[in-house]
Amino acid sequence: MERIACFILLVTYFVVQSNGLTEANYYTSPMNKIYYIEPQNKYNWFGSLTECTRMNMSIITVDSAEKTKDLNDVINTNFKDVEKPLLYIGGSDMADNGKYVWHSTGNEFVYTNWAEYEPNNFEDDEHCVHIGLYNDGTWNDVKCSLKLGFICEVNKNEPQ
Ligand SMILES: [Ca+2]
Ligand SMILES: [Ca+2]
Repeated sequence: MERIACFILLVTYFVVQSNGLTEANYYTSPMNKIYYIEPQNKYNWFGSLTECTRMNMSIITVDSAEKTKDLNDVINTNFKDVEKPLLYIGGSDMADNGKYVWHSTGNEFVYTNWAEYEPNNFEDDEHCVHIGLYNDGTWNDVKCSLKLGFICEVNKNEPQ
């Protein structure tokens, strides 16, 4: 029986590994939310969406100051002594430049946390939002094809 359990554990481990997902990337926040943070610069914004969906999660919506604080707490605690990772969040103005929308809710931005002089829509080609460039967790718009890390959260529509 123990052998079977061991085997199942191993298989699970390899399945998780082959998905490219890492258990260690899950974090529980002070607000008791579960975030998945991929710190490596491996995914463009659309790839990030796909990865979150594959985990039955959503790319994170940061629509309040409380959520910003919660997320900053997780990042500052867990990436304390390393360079802050560059992480996509779920905002984009791809459909209509200048009109930013949260992917998981479809809602237009009301609360924002842009860094100074952002969003600058550099070269008329920045339509996706990320954090990590500035230490205070403020936002920057970048080209959506840029490969960064990302943050997912448990789907909003699911009971938590
Ligand atoms: Ca833009
Ligand atoms: Ca920018």
